[in-house]
Amino acid sequence: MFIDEATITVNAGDGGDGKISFKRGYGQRHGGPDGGNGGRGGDIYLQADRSVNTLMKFENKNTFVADSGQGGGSQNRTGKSAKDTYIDVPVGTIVYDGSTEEQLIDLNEEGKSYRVVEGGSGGRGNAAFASPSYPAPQLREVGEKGDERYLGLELKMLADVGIVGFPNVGKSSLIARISAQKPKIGNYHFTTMDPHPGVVEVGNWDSFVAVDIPGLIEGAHQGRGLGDKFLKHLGRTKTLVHMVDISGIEGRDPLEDWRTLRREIRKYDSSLGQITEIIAGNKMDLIDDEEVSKQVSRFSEEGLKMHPVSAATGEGIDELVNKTYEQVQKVRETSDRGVGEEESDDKDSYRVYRFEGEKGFRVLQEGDVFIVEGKEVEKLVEKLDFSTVDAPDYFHRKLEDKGVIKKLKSNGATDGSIIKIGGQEFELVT
Ligand SMILES: Nc1nc2c(ncn2[C@@H]2O[C@H](COP(=O)(O)OP(=O)(O)OP(=O)(O)O)[C@@H](O)[C@H]2O)c(=O)[nH]1
Ligand SMILES: [Mg+2]
Repeated sequence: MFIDEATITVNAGDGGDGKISFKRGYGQRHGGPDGGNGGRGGDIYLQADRSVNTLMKFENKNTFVADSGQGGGSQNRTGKSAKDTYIDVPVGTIVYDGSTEEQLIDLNEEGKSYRVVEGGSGGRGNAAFASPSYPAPQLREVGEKGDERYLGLELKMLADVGIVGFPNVGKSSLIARISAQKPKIGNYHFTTMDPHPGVVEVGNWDSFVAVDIPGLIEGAHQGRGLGDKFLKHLGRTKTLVHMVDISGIEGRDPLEDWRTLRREIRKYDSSLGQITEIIAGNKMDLIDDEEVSKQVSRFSEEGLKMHPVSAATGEGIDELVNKTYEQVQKVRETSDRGVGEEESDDKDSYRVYRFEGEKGFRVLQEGDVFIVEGKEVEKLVEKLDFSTVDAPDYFHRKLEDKGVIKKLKSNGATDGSIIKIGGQEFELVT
């Protein structure tokens, strides 16, 4: 099944905890602190991979958790940082923040990746806290939690050419003839249920990607047939090959069919009507030359160029491919000049706040409770292991250093007042 939308949850790895440890050894009964720091938790990246065609795999698995960093060890051993996790998605996947619906990145090139969540930093071990005032700190930090995020994924295929047409006209047969892709071909309607991109080699110097869009019928924009949900994949194509059946084998009129589908496409999205179109009249092998010429002139009376072809015998196919390639090249050259495709900036990957450099805080009051808000102080609370002997003292000093205690007092807090930081409550000691 072809799935082009998904929501997933990503959880970056937690940082490893810092260690409390003291040197031991002969003559070192009271050795100095040697507890190492924890390692970083793993980040999670989404990466565009050409070998993935749909977002189907997220139907079964939609939660991803990166590995955590290892805890610090004695003898100043730093815990190992976790490996980052890469999730492969099809080229053309657009990534949204699930909560704000903001577009984060368009993974529109093979190999392009984007960090969606950042792993937690490791906690510091007690050796990191050693100072003249703390020669033997009973103190450590725990690892920072990895970030969690909901993401919306939407695949908008990145094919150069979209092949459109009524059911059974021979779209898949064309793809099968011009590329290595072997789609299902059947003499019944809606054989193709999902788009199959195929790479079309042009000579041996270049190529383009063509995709076979499931058959469209009148009323597709109202959901008839397979509906028009696949038309969104045409939005990024450089040209369309609009295929009609000129054999009359199904009692269809190719010119009428052409008009009907143009209408459907424009009704879906008028901008799709701007994409150039190459008309291929398929199944020419089933009619004589005279009939072929008659159909060609019916189109030309309307100012349209129709290329008679046979996906079955290969007649006219080289010319069609060349014509299509020319058009693809034209559009490629325009976009190379900076029109259309926007340059993406890989550096704008998701940043969780790192409170270095964000030293500000403010004090609010809710009834008798004083709330201190500020990234740096909140991070201090998150990471400090309050079960350790020296933590309360260290914490108090830090708040003093940052001017938090002074500010609390000037706001009316006194000894025993309840202080809330980062969701945790403390009693103020002055
Ligand atoms: N004689 C003849 N038959 C063809 C030609 N091209 C396709 N066919 C036949 O037409 C039928 C439909 O071909 P498909 O390629 O499956 O058509 P499609 O447009 O992909 O159809 P859907 O996926 O149902 O929309 C099959 O039986 C093909 O063998 C052609 O050039 N000549
Ligand atoms: Mg088909």
